[in-house]
Amino acid sequence: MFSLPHIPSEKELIDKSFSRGSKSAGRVKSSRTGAQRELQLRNADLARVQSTAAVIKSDLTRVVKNFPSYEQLPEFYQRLLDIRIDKNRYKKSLGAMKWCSDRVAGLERDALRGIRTGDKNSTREFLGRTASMIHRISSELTQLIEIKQILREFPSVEDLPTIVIAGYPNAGKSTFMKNLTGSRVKIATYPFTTQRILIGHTKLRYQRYQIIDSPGLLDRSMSERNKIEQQAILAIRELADTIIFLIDPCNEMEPQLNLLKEIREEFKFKQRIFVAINKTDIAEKEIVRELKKRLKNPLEISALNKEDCDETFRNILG
Ligand SMILES: Nc1nc2c(ncn2[C@@H]2O[C@H](COP(=O)(O)OP(=O)(O)O)[C@@H](O)[C@H]2O)c(=O)[nH]1
Ligand SMILES: [Mg+2]
Repeated sequence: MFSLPHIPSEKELIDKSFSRGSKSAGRVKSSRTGAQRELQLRNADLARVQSTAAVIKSDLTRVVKNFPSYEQLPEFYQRLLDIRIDKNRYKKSLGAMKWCSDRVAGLERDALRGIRTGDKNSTREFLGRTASMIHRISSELTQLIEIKQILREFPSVEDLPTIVIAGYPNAGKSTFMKNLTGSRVKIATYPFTTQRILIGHTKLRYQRYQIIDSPGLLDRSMSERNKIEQQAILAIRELADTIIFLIDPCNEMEPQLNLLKEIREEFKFKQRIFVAINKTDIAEKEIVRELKKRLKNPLEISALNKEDCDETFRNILG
């Protein structure tokens, strides 16, 4: 979704720029005789310094120019990123690229002047200082590589009517998602399989809908929620027009009803909420009856059954 620039590691940047420098110097030093020799060595040094600096400046500038700044990210992605990393570090890391590029430009200017005035140490000093500049942004490069990975995994959100599937871990959200949208989502018999927001699509009467499978939520206060749960809350808050809340009759009832209550209170203004009792194929009749008594007209489904998922979707959209 984002086109992100290549971020070199410290080693990669040094290897690439220094070897480019050597190549350029080598091209100049072809003749080895007479009075020309001194001049050739000097020109070789100039070429080495310029090529080395050019690689570093252009690689780092490309990163700064092509990496989205925090402010450029749409609101939803900013919030999603906030959950994963400290935004100040993001800014600082991009700032460090610019800093290093400017420093190398300065070292280059000094070195070129030195070489032209016959200072024999200029080139060696330039290479040493440049390497240590790059070393100083090493952890920032690593950080950007990490941020790039995070941005890459971000779901690509479209401006479409959106339904978020929410509920307790293991309630069958991913199963519902898979059957409704055909997405290849992970489904497992253990909870917390879904670690991030997944987006699928389905159509009804020519309208495309965005369906979001969210990580499971537990019954606890917002401040206690871990980073994975925070993503589910964020998806509901920022993206959902409609929520379908699945209840697992094979799991404890009270915490799920508490969670539902909490979500209803938190999101009553913008989102419509539908409740479905899932797993009715294996649930104890007694428990389903009890749940029906406590919920207002819940849907009763088995997410394993694709027909049920499709029908739920049609019901929700009226
Ligand atoms: N019998 C039955 N099992 C289901 C149903 N829906 C989901 N499951 C099972 O419940 C487990 C958790 O499902 P999953 O979709 O990963 O739940 P999630 O954690 O809410 O995403 C899996 O073993 C599913 O096969 C259902 O309607 N009936
Ligand atoms: Mg899941």
